[in-house]
Amino acid sequence: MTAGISKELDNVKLYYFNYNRTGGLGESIKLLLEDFEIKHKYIQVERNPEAWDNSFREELIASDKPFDCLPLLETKDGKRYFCSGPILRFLAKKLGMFDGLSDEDIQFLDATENLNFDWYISLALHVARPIVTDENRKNYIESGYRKHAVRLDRLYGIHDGPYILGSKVCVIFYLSFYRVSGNNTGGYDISYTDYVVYHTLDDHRPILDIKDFPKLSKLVEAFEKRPNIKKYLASLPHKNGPLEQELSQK
Ligand SMILES: N[C@@H](CCC(=O)N[C@@H](CS)C(=O)NCC(=O)O)C(=O)O
Repeated sequence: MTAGISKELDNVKLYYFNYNRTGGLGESIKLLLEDFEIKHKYIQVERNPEAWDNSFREELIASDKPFDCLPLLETKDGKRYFCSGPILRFLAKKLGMFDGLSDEDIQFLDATENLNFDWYISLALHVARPIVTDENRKNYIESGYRKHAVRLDRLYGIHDGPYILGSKVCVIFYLSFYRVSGNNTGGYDISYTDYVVYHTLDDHRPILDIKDFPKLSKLVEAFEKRPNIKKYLASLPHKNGPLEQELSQK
């Protein structure tokens, strides 16, 4: 773990399903943990009645935080935190990550994350077999995803990127970033929303030509230059997001 980061985040566990390499709501959290060198275990649960429905899910329901869903982040002292965006926001807060300079910025971040979540759910609802018809899947792949990409590209243009709140280094943040991490990633101004948006774009690679979306291109370029992200992406054996899986079944 990077020196100075809160002890609370040492040796956390991230639970999610073992869907595939990067698909699903756990991966943006994994990206953030890798980027900030937070020591963690990634526990990928089988999505079947033995491992999930009749066991882990039941255990969660019986607990004092009865969220019956993953992702889940568990700290060393057993505290549990749920839901993709809120887990990222929690981590961002603990890490002193850039949150903007005003409540208006924070609202902008949260609203963008919320729309990104809608996009991700739309992906899941349009590609998941067997609940989706071939026609629905085809419509999504040919054009359905575009409205989300166009919208996010527009939002990434507001602060002129590469990250959602722009790239101006705020002096207070600059100092606090160095205090907590001592790690020059070349992007002091990344926010938690950037992880989820990058991940959604990554999962759309087979159908989305990133060059059509100039602001999102800038995000992908900057994100993939982050040293720990670069290392992590290079360590993955292959790309195998949900769309690749779907397309390979055709
Ligand atoms: N809004 C939640 C959604 C969590 C969610 O529905 N997760 C699904 C997997 S992607 C789940 O746990 N499903 C298990 C079930 O429904 O039994 C988030 O952002 O994490």
